[in-house]
Amino acid sequence: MPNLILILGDQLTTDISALENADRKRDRIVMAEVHDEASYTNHHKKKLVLLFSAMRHFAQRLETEGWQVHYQTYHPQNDAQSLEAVVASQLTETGADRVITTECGEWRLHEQVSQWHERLGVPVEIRPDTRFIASKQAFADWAKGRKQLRMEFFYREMRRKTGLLMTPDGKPEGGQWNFDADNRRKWAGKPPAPAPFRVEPDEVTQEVIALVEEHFADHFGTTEDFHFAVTPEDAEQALDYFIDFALLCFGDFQDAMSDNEDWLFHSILSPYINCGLLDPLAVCEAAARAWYAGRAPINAVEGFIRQILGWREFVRGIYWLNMPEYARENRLGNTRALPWFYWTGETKMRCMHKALDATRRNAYAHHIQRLMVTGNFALLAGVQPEEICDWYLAVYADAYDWVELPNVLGMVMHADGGYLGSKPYAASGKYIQRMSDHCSNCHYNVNKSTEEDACPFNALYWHFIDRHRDDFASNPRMGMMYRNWDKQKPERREALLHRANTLLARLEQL
Ligand code: FAD
Ligand code: DLZ
Repeated sequence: MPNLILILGDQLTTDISALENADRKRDRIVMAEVHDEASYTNHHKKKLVLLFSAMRHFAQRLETEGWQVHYQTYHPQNDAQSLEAVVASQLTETGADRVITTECGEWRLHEQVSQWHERLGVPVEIRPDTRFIASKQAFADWAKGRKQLRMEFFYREMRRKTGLLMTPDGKPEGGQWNFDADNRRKWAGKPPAPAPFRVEPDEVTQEVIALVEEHFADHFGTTEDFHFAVTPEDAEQALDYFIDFALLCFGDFQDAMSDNEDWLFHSILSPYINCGLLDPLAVCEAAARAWYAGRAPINAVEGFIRQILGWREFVRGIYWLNMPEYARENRLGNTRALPWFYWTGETKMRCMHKALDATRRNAYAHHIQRLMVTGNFALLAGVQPEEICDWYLAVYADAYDWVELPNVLGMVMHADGGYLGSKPYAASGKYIQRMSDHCSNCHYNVNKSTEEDACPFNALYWHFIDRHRDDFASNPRMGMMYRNWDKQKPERREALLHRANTLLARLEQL
């Protein structure tokens, strides 16, 4: 009897555990573009193009390599609109008596697949996803007994385990674990940032673009200027391009933002790593090789590796350790609706407009835009975690619940009470001014706080500090903020709170 092997849209590698010991002649691989996965959130059009095209290319490769593949292309009138329905119909068609798959990345789908053996009446073998560098169990073992989970300590453990950037006698290369302090330069146009790596859409991708335009016209974003890689070979080239042209400056300008550059020196590899086109450990190893070869400085290479070996693995561990309760956390008690300009980009705040507009065009914004601009604003304005999480899940090509949720709910919104991060990343307009040139082109004045044309981030920041005194005053990392706030004259504090309340009452007009 054949096995049915289900491969999901973010599992696009022949190293996927579901394929281990499979028999090309006997077994059937199932892949399907389905309404339920394409519509559980308002996925950016470019994310849909990326995944459908990468899935089609992957299925073609499997067939060329002699596998039997059932591939369902998307059509709104397909009989099977869910993965379960596709698998059910394939079980009937093939007479297979077993389903094999690799555990999926999102709790939502994981819950469904876990019930399939009952619903479909056949054994469903769910294998671990070995593409992560730390298994779920290894993370749980590390976390056990710790009151607080801090990425930095997990990361050091991961460096030791993998030997990445470690000397033969077990010390961190460069004499330090972390070079973050060197990675905060503002970028003033020099050195020029490389253009993003481009792959021109082939026939398959063009077909998918037409499909997305026809059937997903109401989804967020645009398909225009689609240039993502959709095969492992092209994704590998994107990695080489990053190492050749951007890694050198990645560290220095990691936190910089620019009015004129969408991508700066970032790698733009997350969409590929997350859907299986690139292996995270291999990406880290490639960066480490660049350092040993003297092609990039330690602050860049360590900073880059920390994002993948540290943050990426850490947030995935947190997600699986705490779901599904984690998604319901709202420890700051936020109730405000997400302002509509998150979807339109129409706001006079220049930094917000730039981040939102890049998001709409590219299905991409870099980390500091996500954290310190759109995230920071949602935190200061007290947006409901669920609403802002839904937004982040929809708008980026790399967005999946397992990585988006801890970043948004934990890192940005501090809705988990400090479980993921020791302090909220709340900041006034001064931070944005220090790290970017947005403020010089803004309708608002970053040097003002209470006037009609004052930068909204300024008063909202102090409102946040004031309204969350009970949550943060005893946090040693926040003490200075409270001392600064308390030092201000009462009439100044009153004017700031008044201005913030006025802003909160007309958020949509900002
Ligand atoms: P680079 O800056 O070049 O970094 C290299 C790699 O490190 C990335 O490709 C990514 O794989 C990894 N990485 C960096 N930071 C993180 C992080 N905090 N968590 C996990 N991986 C990280 N990343 C996603 O992959 N999907 C998301 O849905 C997502 N949502 C986010 C939401 C918010 C509010 C924030 C603050 C961050 C989010 N991130 C998410 C993390 C990070 O912003 C993106 O991974 C990064 O911007 C992707 O661009 P890049 O590949 O150019 O990254
Ligand atoms: C994200 C996504 C989309 C948009 N479409 C599909 C699809 O049609 N078929 C599929 O197998 N997978 C898709 N995916 C990825 C799944 O939603 C993904 O496997 C889960 O989000 C778990 O990470």
